[in-house]
Amino acid sequence: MSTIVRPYGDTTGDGMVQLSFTLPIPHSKVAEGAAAQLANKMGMDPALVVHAKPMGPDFTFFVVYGRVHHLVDVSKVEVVERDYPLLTPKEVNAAVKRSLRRRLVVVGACIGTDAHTVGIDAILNIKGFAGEKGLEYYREVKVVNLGAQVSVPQLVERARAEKADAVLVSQVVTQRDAHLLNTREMSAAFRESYPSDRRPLLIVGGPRFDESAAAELGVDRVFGRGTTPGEVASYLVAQLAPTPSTRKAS
Ligand code: B12
Repeated sequence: MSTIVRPYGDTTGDGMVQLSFTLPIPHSKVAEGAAAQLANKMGMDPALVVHAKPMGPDFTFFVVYGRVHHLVDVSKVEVVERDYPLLTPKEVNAAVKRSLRRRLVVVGACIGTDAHTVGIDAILNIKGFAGEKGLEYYREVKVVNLGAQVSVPQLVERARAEKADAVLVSQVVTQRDAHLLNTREMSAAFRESYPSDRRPLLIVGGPRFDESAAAELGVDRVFGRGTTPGEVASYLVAQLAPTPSTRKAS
C-alpha cells in the first residue's frame, strides 16, 4: 500500500480540504475576496468561500473549501508513541504496592490564570473520562487536586509538603503562548527547588500541546487531546514503580 496520500473531499485523491479563519475586516464582497486570496496564497486552488459570518462589526469568520496539491508521506510522520504497557487499575495498584510499598502521591493543578479544570479533573477525579475511572479510583494512588489558577510557588510548596512523586499540570488556554510560558516557569521552579535526583516527575497536559515538546518545556512527558486516566496511570507506573512486567519498553 502506498504511503503517499492526499486529502479527499468528493472523490478519492481529489485534494479537497476545508479551512476556517477570521479576518479583522467587516463582512463584504471584498472581505470574501480577501479570504479567497489568503487561501490561494496558502496553496488552495481553486479556493471557494463557502461560509462567511460577521463576528461583530469589525471581523468576519470564513470557511473556505478548495483543492491543495500537496502530498503527505505517511512513512515520514513522526509522533510520540506510547512506549509503556497499558495497565488495568488492578495492575497499577499491584505494581505500586510491590515497587513503592506505599501509595504513589500525585499533585495536580491548572496553573497561571487558567480556569479550565475539566481536563485535569477528567484525569484525576473518580468519575474519570471516556469510560475510565480517574486516578482517585486507584487505591494505591493518593491524589491531591489543587484545582484552578494555582501559582507556581503554591504548586511547588504543596508538592514538597505532600512529598509528591508526580506533579500533573493542565494548561488549556494558549493565548500568547501562555501554556508554554507557564509550563517552562513551572519546570524551572521545580528544578530550582529540588535536587535533580529528588524532583517529582513533571507531567503537563492539554489539548494544544505538541506531545514531542517535553524536553523543550523541561517536563518528563506531555499528554495531549483525548488522553485517558489509564494511560497516565500506566505511565506513572512505568516511570515510578516499574516491575518486570510494567517496565518502559526501550
Ligand atoms: C468549558 C470551557 C470553559 C469553561 C471552563 C470550566 C471549567 N471548570 O473548566 C469556562 C466557561 C470557565 C471557560 C472560560 C474561558 N474560556 Co474556555 N472553553 C471551554 C471549552 C468549551 C471546553 C473545554 C473542556 O472542558 N474540554 C473538555 C476536556 C475534557 O478536554 P481537555 O481540556 O482537552 O482535556 C483533555 C486533554 O487535553 C488532556 N488533559 C488536559 N489537561 C491535562 C493535564 C494532564 C496532567 C494530563 C495528563 C492530561 C490533560 O486530558 C483531558 C481528557 O482527555 C473550550 C472549547 C472546546 N470545545 O475545547 C473553551 C476554550 C478552551 N476556552 C477559551 C477561552 C478563550 C476562554 C476564556 C478566556 C473566555 C473569556 N473571554 O472569558 C475564559 C478563560 C477563563 C480562564 N481564566 O481560564 C478558548 C481558548 C482559546 C485559546 N487559544 O487559548 C477555547 C478553546 C474556546 C475557543 N475556541 O475560543 N471556558
